Amino acid sequence: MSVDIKSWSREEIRAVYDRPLLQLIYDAAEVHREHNDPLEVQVSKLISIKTGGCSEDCGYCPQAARYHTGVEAVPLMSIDEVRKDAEEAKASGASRLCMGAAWRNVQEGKDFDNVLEMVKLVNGMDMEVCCTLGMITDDQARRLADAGLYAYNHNVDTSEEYYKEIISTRGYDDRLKTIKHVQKWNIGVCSGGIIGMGETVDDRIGMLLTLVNLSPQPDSVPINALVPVEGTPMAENYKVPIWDVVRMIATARIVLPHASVRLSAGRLEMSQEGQALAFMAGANSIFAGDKLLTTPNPEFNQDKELFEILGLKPKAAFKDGDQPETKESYKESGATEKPKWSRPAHTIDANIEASKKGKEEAV
Ligand code: SAM
Ligand code: DTB
Ligand code: SF4
Repeated sequence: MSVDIKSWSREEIRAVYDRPLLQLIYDAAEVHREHNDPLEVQVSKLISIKTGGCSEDCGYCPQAARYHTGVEAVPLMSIDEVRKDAEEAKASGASRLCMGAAWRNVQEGKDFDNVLEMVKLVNGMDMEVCCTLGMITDDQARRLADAGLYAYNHNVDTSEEYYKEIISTRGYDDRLKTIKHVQKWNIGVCSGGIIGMGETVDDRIGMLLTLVNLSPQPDSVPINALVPVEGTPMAENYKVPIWDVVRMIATARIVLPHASVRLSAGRLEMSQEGQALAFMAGANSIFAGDKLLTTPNPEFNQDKELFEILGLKPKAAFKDGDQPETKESYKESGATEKPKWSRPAHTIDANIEASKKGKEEAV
């Protein structure tokens, strides 16, 4: 299906973001109704298939080994454990299972082979399967697609300019490269970011501009409110006001009218009324269940109650795209060369300090 895509300049997106809040919510709600059923919300369940011990220095992340956040490193889950979690998630009304791994990038070998089996398994259970495994090569994207992957989550997180202030171990271009690999094999792209990391409004606009300029545009756009975690460089960050969350959701809805806009991390800190405003402003997806990857999230029953109050209903699987077929070729690796990812030559004081502090406390 071809859809009309409007192009947006940075200034135009900023003008949308700066509209009077109630006008912005009204405008976003109108756009939402033109393109989507405003009472339907896509429900995803996140599971952490490989937790902690990550070599990266993402300043927001509790899973970076260097920050000593108390998150224990746990190796890859078994396929049976994934089956059990997927069954539970499906029974609770989730249509998508998103499997997250605390990896910088995917390495060829037994773990990746098992992830491919997990993808095949969950696709066979008629759920939409999403993975977020860090950077992947073209051939790894092909094998994930062949196994039956429906979507790949790879956030750009913020603007290109601010990215250098939060992560020193990889560059923005690495992120875009992986997204290209995902697009090439027709896997749905899920990409968004985080607000509350100390970014400016212009950084938020820069992030939306990056997403708007992806071709094709992302199918889902997660908007996370930072969950500040003890031990990370962002542990003391101010809580992002709900008004900023709603403004960001509404702007994303207007500039990316066809995407699922996901009200993602941070919902535990949001009131029912705040979340209702976000749904009004065009959010139409959530992560449900009492845990995100390592931090808490509202329980299924709390969301069930909220959906009842607001008259929302969970969206069925594969309403926006066909279920992928699993092709046996997912087993054949065509990888011939080692991937090259950048190792940027800059440092970030806050990240170094947090990492040093963790080490001192550990002594
Ligand atoms: N390692 C993979 C990667 O970085 O792409 C996948 C897992 S990573 C935890 C997925 C995303 O979670 C990040 O890109 C970030 O947007 C989000 N995230 C991580 N920690 C967060 C936090 N404390 N608050 C909000 N979002 C967070
Ligand atoms: C996304 O944008 N948010 C999710 C998912 N994609 C992988 C992750 C949120 C993680 C919050 C911190 C944690 O639980 O570790
Ligand atoms: Fe590792 Fe991903 Fe966390 Fe960065 S966001 S530290 S890559 S798990």
